[in-house]
Amino acid sequence: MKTVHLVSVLVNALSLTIASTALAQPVPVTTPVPVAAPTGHPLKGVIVDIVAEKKALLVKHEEIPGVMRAMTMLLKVDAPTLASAQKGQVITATLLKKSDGWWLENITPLAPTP
Ligand SMILES: [Cu+2]
Repeated sequence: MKTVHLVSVLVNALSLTIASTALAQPVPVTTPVPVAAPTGHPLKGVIVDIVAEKKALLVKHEEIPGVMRAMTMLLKVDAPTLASAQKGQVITATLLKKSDGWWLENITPLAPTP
């Protein structure tokens, strides 16, 4: 039993060494993330229509687990996105819930599959 005890003492000493080595490393400076920032959900879908008068896209999107089932819905976008959006485009984007509804950001068109 003495051997076992010795081993555990050695292990403890070793982990203390590792711990103090880790503490000696410079701590990386991280920018604090604003708590109020809305969390986005990754979305994949197709632009079915561009509804300029509502500054929104009609998007048929795949299921977003824990958020919503697959459906076709209007999603608000900013002006540049509205201007560059194309019907039939397959996209990935970030779905964001804001106080005035659902928004789509970071839209990235996917190359059409042959
Ligand atoms: Cu939806």
